[in-house]
Amino acid sequence: MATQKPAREANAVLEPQRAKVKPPPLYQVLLLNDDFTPMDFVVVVLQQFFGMNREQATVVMLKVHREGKGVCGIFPRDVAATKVEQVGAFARQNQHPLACVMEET
Ligand code: TYC
Repeated sequence: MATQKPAREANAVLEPQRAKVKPPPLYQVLLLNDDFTPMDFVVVVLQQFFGMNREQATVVMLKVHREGKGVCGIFPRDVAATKVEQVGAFARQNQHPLACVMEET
């Protein structure tokens, strides 16, 4: 025979349930500097994959060039992983060693 839950007491006061869900972690997508990838190519990557205009893309590219790395955007895990894949594939298609990585924030 199926077991039954006890019925809730009539007029019972129900405490609000504590939210058990944490917001999903976010990831920074970063470009790393190298000595070979042309600056113009990095600017195109930032425009094409990260929705930047030419001026924003140039600022980020120069930061990476001078400081070694720079943030392109912050995304949920799947979106960040897709950006890393797409940028890597595009760089390789064009024979550039450009590295794109993700880091939990
Ligand atoms: N350092 C490269 C050069 O002088 C430019 C560059 C910038 C490369 C950013 C990669 O993520 C990068 N041509």
